[in-house]
Amino acid sequence: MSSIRLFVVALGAAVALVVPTTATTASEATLLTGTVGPGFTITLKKGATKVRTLKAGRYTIRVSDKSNIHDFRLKGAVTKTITGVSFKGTKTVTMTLKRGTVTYYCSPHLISMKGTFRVT
Ligand SMILES: [Cu+2]
Repeated sequence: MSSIRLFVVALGAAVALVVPTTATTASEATLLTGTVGPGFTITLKKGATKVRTLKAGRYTIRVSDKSNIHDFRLKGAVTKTITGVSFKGTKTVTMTLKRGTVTYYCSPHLISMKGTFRVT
């Protein structure tokens, strides 16, 4: 009887060890790619498709900033500066996107260089 009880306790401990590993896999981030410049354009895509709606969760956003006159920022449900104006190159951030509306934009050219998506 006591050996069966010990087995059950050991099994419980094994399950407890497995659960956090599973949780990590489930929260794996989805890749989005942002591009700003070299002209007066800004985009955010998932694969080849422009982002319009996303499910709330973890995302890795890789931004190619191809100009030193533009930046790449997020505002709305999340506020974040991913690349600065003088920066030229690639930066990658991983973040949690919560429900709401997010605008990605270039701050010196906010009127023309922006896009919006919804997180549901
Ligand atoms: Cu700009």
